[in-house]
Order: sequence, then C-alpha cells, then structure tokens
Amino acid sequence: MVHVLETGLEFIARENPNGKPSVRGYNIINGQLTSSSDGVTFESKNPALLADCLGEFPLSTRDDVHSALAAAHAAFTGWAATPAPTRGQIIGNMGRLLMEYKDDLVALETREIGKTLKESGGEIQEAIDTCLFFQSEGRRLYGQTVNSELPDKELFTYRRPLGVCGIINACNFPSAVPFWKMIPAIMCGNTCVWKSPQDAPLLSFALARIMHQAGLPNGVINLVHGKGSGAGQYLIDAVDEGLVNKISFTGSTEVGKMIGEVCGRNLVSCSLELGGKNPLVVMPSANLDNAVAGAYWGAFGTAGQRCTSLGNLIVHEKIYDEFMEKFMAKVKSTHIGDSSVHKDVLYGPMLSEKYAKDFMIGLDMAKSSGATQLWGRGEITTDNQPENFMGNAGDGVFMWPHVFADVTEDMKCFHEEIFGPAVTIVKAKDFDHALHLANASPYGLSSAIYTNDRLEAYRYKTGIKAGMTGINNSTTGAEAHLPFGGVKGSGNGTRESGIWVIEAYSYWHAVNDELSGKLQLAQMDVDEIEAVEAEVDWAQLA
Ligand code: UN1
Repeated sequence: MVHVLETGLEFIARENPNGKPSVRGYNIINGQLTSSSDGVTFESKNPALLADCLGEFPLSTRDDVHSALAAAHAAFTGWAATPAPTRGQIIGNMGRLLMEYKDDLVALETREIGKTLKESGGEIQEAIDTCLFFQSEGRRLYGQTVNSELPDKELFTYRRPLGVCGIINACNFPSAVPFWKMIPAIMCGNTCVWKSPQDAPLLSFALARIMHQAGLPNGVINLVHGKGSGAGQYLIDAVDEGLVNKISFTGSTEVGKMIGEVCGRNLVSCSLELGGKNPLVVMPSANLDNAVAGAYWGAFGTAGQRCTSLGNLIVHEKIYDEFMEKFMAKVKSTHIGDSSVHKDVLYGPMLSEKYAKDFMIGLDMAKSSGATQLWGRGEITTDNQPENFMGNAGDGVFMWPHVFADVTEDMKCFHEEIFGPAVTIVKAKDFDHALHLANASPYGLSSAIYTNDRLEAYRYKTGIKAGMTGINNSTTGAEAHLPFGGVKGSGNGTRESGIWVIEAYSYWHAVNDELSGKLQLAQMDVDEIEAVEAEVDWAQLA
C-alpha cells in the first residue's frame, strides 16, 4: 500500500477494527489535491466490516465540478496536440504501474466494495489489459487516404478528439469500467472529468494518482468525488451549460435515459451502458454439469452485482428436474463471507449498504410477483444465516442466495433486474419458446445458451437480440478487446473496449487537398464517360 498512499494521502485518527488506516481523500483537479469548496465530506465504508472506515472524501460542490471542467478545457489543446504514440506511451506506463501495484490495489478494492480477492484481481487485470491494448493503438489510430473523383486532388480522413468528456461509472467495476472509458478517451486526445462512484472513492483516488505517476500531464484527467444527485448531477447539468462534449455513463437504465435526454437536446454524444436481465438457456443436449456451473457463477458471482449477471434462467422442461436438483445442491452449499479473511468464499457482501437496501426492494418485488421462492432468506444476520456463511454476520451487509422458480412472462420479476444474489427461473417447452423467452425482457445486454446441438446454437446466436452471447458459457466474462454493450433497454448502441470504442471518443474529419491549381467542382467537373452501344444479341447465347 505504501507506494499508492505516498502520493499525497494523510491518515486520519480512527480506530478501525481490522487495524487498517483511514485517510483524508481529495479531489484531483489540474493535478492538485483539493477539498470541496465548502469543506463537506462523506465516508467510504468497508461493506464486509461496516466499522472499518476507509476515509473521508470531498462531497464536491457545483463549483468544484466547474473547476474540474475548467482544468479539462485548459489542458485539451496541449493534450490533443501531443503525438498519439506519446499518449500511448503514457497509457503503457499506467498498465505497468498497475501491474507493480496489483496486489495492493486488489486488497484495496476488496476492502472498499467487498468483491472476492480473486474477482478484484480479475478486475485490476482488465484495467491492465485495457492499458496494454491502447498503448499500441497510439501507434495506429489510423485514418484513411481516399481516391478523389477529380484529378490532382487528394482526400483524407482523420480521427479527431471530441473535447472534454464527463465520466460517470458505477462502483461494481470500479477499476475496469473507468479504464474502459478514460483510456480510449485520452488515447484519442480528449480530456476528462471523472466523477468517482460514491462507494469506491479511495480506489478511484489511487487509480487517478497512478495515472499521474505514469506521466499524465495535469488537467487531462480530473477526479471529483461525490454522490449521483450531487457531483454527478452537476456534471450532467454542465452539458446544458455547454461545458461538456461527451458523457460516458455506466449505471441504471432510468438515469441513463435522463442523461440521454440532456445530451440529445444539446447534440452532445453519449455512451450509455445500462441494466440487463440477462437470459441463460439450458437445452436437453447440454452438458448439465457445465450448465449448472455457468448458471451458478452467472447468478451469484460478485453477489449478482454485475451488469452481466444472470437474470432469467430458462430451462427446457425435459431436463428441468435433473438440472434443478444439481443447481439447488450448489446453491445450498454456497460459501459466503469476507474474502480478505476467508479464502474460499463464492461471494462477499453487497457493494454497500445502499445496494443492500435496493436489493431488499428487488426481493419484495419478486415475492409479490407470485414466483415460488425456493431458496434465500434476505439479509444474513447472526440468527438468520446459511450453513456455509463464514464470519460474523452482523459485521457487514451480506445476503443469502435467492432462487425464484415458476416465473412466467407476465410477472414483473421476469422483466425487472434484481441487482444482487437472486435468479428467476422459467421453464421452456421447446427451443422456439426458450428463444422467445430470452428475447421477451426489455433488456438486451448479455445472453447465453448451453447446448451441444450446433444448429440450436446457431439459431440462438442469430435470433437473440443482445449485445453479447455466450455459447456453452456463462453470461459474464467480457474480455478487454471485444466490444461490450447492449441493445434495447441496455444502452444506446455505443460500445466499450477493443477498436470499437474508438468510435465513441473521436469524430471523423474528412479533408480534401486540391493540387491542380484551379477550382474543380465535385460532381460537376467530373469527366463524363460515354457507354458504347452494344451490337451483340446476348439472347442468342441463352
Ligand atoms: C459490468 O458489469 O459493468 O464480463 C462489466 C464481465 C466483466 C465486465 C462486466 N468482465 O462480467
């Protein structure tokens, strides 16, 4: 931890039960550590051990957000003019520093949002992969040469940066997702104001410091902490004030629609990665053990708090009983607890108390939908804990795994995302019915099918309306060089990751260069070509 904390954090006096330090956190505006203009702060708490406070962070005011925007505007011209290979080199340095600090960052992420150490490790790795991918993109960022219809004239295309980007991400992927956004943004020459998720300010601070340590000039990425209704909203309001050229948001569909409206009325581009009710179909030809493993991981890994978590598990009636027996045995054996203390847990606490509260509302919705609750008893407490809960339930916000069966298309819980460890199970009569069910929710982010029938797999892949599909795999598991995003209620069609994300952070600039020494008019001064009358009767050949 020493390296990261050396870069400007002060400790504050607190007696955390695990003996870990609390820090005074700061915004980073134009490379400087600043507090909020009115001095108000909020706390970041370990959801597995609520008495462990990671620190106090500025509750940023409108003025703070405006200062960050001013810094991003001031830095833009110089950064956009920096050669792309140099920008790529700095991004490569970020990747190498993340590798150096990986263990510290993994432990910090687990402490701040409660993911297991293994999953935090995967996530920091995804941020590293993103840096390494975009390091070399600095030596490409290709434009094209295009042939002109006129002689002695050249046509070119260039990728240009959009300007100042507002970045807002959720706390469930607090490292990978902001890197998915900001790395291509700065690669293309943009500058950013990053509103950190309110439940992961310390990790966001550490990541932003590492970016500066890698050689990022001041003002290119400016970090402001706060809440969605505060700093996040001020950043969106700045779109109406003409101060933002791009918004990139990962979060709920409801907030995404609001952001889309604000951006739409200002003709400002936005990338929206929103909710999902991701279906996973199990067909009779599937390897059932693999299907059980994929469904179990999809539903309960990360305590079900991924955008790509399994929502509707659609099981063919022929293998329903056999599948359910194996699936329920796994659910009942689930190990839950604080991964920084207990090694082999499948999942830890909810991301924060707020996520725990919202999950309980989701559970009530599923119950009142009329589904059969096969497993799960809400929040884990000292006198309400599953067999394999590890630790002291009262210390944090832990939830039982929940299984709702006999779900049908007319129920609310079939259509609505429940963000947390809960799966809704639907029985399908045949393949067509399963595909219909998989397409029947308002979302279209991820999807999956377990089958060993190649034609079924093909029909699923072509018939499903989703941004991502796993064949004989779970609904999760995006890689840093494949396009990530959804259709329908899951987003506005933009993509993150790989070469595809570059479209979201640059515009195409078409340039023509007239070398003929005179004015030549496109379409009008083009040589006319006369077709020659044919003398042959082709019909004779038929
Ligand atoms: C998200 O849930 O917002 O595929 C991102 C996955 C991860 C990324 C998820 N690699 O689940």
